[in-house]
Amino acid sequence: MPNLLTEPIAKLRKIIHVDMDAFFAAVEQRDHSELQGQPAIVGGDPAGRGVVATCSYEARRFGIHSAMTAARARSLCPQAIFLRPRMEAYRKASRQVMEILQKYTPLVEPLSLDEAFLDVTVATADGILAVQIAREIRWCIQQETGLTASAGVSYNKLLAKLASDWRKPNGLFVIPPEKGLDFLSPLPVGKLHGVGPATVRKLSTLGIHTVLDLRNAERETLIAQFGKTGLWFYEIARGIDKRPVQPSRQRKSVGAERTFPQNINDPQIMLTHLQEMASQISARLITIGLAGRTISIKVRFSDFETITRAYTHVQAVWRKEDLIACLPDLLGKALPVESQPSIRLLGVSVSGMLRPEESATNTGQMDLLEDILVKSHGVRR
Ligand code: TTP
Ligand code: MG
Ligand code: MG
Repeated sequence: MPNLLTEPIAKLRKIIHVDMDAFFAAVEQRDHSELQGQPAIVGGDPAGRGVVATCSYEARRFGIHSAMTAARARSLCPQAIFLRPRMEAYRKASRQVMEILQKYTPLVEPLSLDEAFLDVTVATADGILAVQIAREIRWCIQQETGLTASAGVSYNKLLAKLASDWRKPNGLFVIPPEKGLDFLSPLPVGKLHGVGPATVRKLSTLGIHTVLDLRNAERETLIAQFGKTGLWFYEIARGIDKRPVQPSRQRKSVGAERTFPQNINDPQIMLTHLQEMASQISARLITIGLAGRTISIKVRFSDFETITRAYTHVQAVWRKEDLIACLPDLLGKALPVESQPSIRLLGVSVSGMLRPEESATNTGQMDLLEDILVKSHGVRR
């Protein structure tokens, strides 16, 4: 079979993805021996409108999964034990895990409390195999935290993440470069990074169900249907994912800006652009689990003069509505009163960041925790 991989062999990277098994539930089972071997569910109140954050593998046999309502989980498994999240315990275990990972390379990118990518290309240059590192990591995690992790090893993030999921729980799976395409081919497209339920439906109307179908689709068709994302689909269908592993840094702000092909004069149109950017930022904040107190807009006039106007909330915000609310006022303050504005660039950003747990004592912030717990992860199964 011809090698369709276009990532040149010389540039092949070695990526490991580590993901803890049933993380919150596993911490609970570790700390409460009576929960071991039991269907344990961590999340909200089954008597109220709570949702399942996660559950033990014993509970998964009953069809329970993350983001399901707790009430539904209880009806599927009445004997299940429901527990409220103890974020401090999960954060502690997470810190221990991330410290272990840091011993192998500084190129560690945490994705959430329970998972991270590592780029071990350099670490393996002296002949040690990436799979050996993955084995050792799993062993160390078990020794130090009493919890199990699954790991995937491959040549990019996309495949490493699919690989860690493949032998869950407590598994290790390697997808070497020559197996990448065969591994991908039969997978339903929904397994791919960035392909959510709506996209799955749209692809299915085009007769695309598996990754092989996606690979057989014309590049132009995908771009016509999905724009830039179509190009991403085209590449990942071929096992190409060039995203680097980005070590964590403290994020100071989350923002978006747009330069317009033609200057804009109509404040209403400006506002619409600002609102669109604010909703993208809101989605991004939810994904990365941050909220911020300060909303700023940036306005660049046709003569390149650039000004910013900011509003600082008492509490950190992240919801679209909250980000959008202050935009008309900020724009009003940025535009000249006497002359017609002509604008070439607009931007919105949120700063003064807080982690949700840091602000969880503020009323309303628990909702963010809930938003993040549910939305950021999507529903994988
Ligand atoms: P995951 O790694 O997605 O799930 P998991 O570790 O519970 O189980 P798996 O063995 O399949 O990896 O998420 C990590 C933690 O994040 C999970 O323990 C609880 C939390 N979480 C939520 O709060 N809501 C969600 O919708 C998901 C998916 C996870
Ligand atoms: Mg996990
Ligand atoms: Mg995870």
